[in-house]
Amino acid sequence: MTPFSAGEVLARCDVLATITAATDGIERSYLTPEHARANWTVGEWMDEAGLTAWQDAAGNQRGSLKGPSPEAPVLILGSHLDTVPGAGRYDGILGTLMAIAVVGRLRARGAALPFGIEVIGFADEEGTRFGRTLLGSCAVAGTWQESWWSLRDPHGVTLRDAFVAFGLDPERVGDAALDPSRVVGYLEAHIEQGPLLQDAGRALGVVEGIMGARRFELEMIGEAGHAGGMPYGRRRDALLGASEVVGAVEELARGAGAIGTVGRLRAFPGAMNVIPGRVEFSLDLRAETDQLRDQVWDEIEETALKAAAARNLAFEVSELHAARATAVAPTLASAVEAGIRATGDPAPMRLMSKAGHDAMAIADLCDYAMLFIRCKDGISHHRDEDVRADDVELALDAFEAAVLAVADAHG
Ligand code: HGY
Ligand code: MN
Ligand code: MN
Repeated sequence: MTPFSAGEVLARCDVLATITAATDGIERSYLTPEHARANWTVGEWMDEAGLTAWQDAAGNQRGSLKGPSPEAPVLILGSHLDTVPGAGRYDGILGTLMAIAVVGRLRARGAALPFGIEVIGFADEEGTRFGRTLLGSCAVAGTWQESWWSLRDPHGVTLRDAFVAFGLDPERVGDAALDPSRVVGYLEAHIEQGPLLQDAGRALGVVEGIMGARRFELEMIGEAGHAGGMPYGRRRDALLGASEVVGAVEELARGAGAIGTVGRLRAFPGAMNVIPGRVEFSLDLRAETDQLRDQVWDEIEETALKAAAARNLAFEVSELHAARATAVAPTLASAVEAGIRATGDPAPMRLMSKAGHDAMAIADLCDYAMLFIRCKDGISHHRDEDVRADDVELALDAFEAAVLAVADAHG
């Protein structure tokens, strides 16, 4: 396999796909044995590419390439190594492995850069285990919150205990943070996770910004009862109340040009012949502006309160995550655009990211830009996620050229 080629990057995605806690799609969440194995494997590849690899104080896998002087700033390249349950093999992974390959290419061509490079495989972007997303990138951005230590996973393990079990020291999480005055910016390559590039017949695109998101855990509380004996007029069926909200999420978000998804719903006690007394369900809400996102949430909440009142239920809300909409930095986005142009596309497509990325958290540290790569039929967060090898080859060329364009602008 040619070093630093698309073929090698894709073969490495296949290797990481075997590091999984489940067999039905990939599952690799934060502070698990799979996380440790993935970091170790990626660390070996970082070393091979000439980076000095280490695992940071938050469990992110990092590799650094020295700059021309000890005072030289760093350009960060990366994406994430964790996955949702039932994941494919490219979301986050491809961008991390491309970053390593691009460093290998730059070294092979003897590029003299005016900055060092730090490649980061972020440890928790998806938030699968503790509900709060972007933990790895928040640690690097220096925005880790003390309140997160008491977050619990579905088995009741706190984030603090999971940190210790993984061999990390909660008191040292601040060591993962980078000093903003020493950072040039952040570039991330990622599959699009939507169909727009494919529909437009494009392999690559320049990201304009990332939608703002909020995530909630919602609860409808009524009263369990006998599925036969209890007359309709006396029921307090929590699932019927929650169902009204699920329908309203689509209607209100769609009508306003936002996107809302209820991805998880559990009815208790969960028996065929018992009226559901309590329902827990999630809400993921996104929009191009925070104002629109918040307005749609207000409407959903109002609808839920009305549905609850009509059925004599209680409605409870716990907000797990809020990320503001962010825009890319024009100079870095121009470098990504120049990178794509260098591959023969004279007018690269620009598109908004509807998916969240580590770049949203890193935006609190420094400027960012992103390169999107076409994925098959827009499928992502699914085991059938797929990319074309020739697109990845173009993406590597474009990403390498983008780093050189940042170097030109910086120099
Ligand atoms: O959910 C997201 O947008 C991202 O893939 N974590
Ligand atoms: Mn994802
Ligand atoms: Mn991702």
